[in-house]
Amino acid sequence: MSTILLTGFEPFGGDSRNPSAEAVNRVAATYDGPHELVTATLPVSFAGSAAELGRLIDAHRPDAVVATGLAGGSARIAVERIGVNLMDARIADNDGHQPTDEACEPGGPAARFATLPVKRIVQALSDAGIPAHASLTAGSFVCNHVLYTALAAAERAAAGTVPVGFVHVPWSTPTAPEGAPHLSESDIARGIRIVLDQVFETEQRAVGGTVW
Ligand code: PCA
Repeated sequence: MSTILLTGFEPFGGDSRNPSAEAVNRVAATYDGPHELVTATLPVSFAGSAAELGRLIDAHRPDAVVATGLAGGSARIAVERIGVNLMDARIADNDGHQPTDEACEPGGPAARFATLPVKRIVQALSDAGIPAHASLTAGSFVCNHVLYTALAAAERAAAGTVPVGFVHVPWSTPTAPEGAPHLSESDIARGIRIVLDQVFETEQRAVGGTVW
């Protein structure tokens, strides 16, 4: 049986809730296979999130990693395509750390591509009536840091390529600030469940003329 590691984030930026961790818990409560699901809530800390995710990957040796976080203000689920080697924080993380123009991994590649079947996932979400799109950037805060570092950690831990990616979710209806776009809690959880169901579906991707 394959193991999928699924994570959400704790609240940050003065908010009392984070719909990503809530949705992950909702998915875990009803997950009925076919894979083994390991879930966790990551700290919104540049150092802490990468360390915790690295520990989880080493401990569980997952066959796939799906990290999720909140993109407040977005109306759609965003399946991220690229993690960039950049920490440039608009606000401090929950440890009070606010890096400006620093590398996630000094000397590392400028960017790493998510290894999930991104377009296939977006199509499956759209087919299920859940607003979704493929996104080119997870920003330069903790979510991007997790995507960039998880791709390296999974590569180190596994013999072959492990599907690793990041999904940003909008506010859920009960957590959305006044006037902010939102999706229902059940649609966000349903969306994440759809991602899990697509994770091992391979997709031919082409970058710079190279198909792999
Ligand atoms: N969203 C933030 C960090 C934690 C979260 O849920 C981000 O997009 O970086």
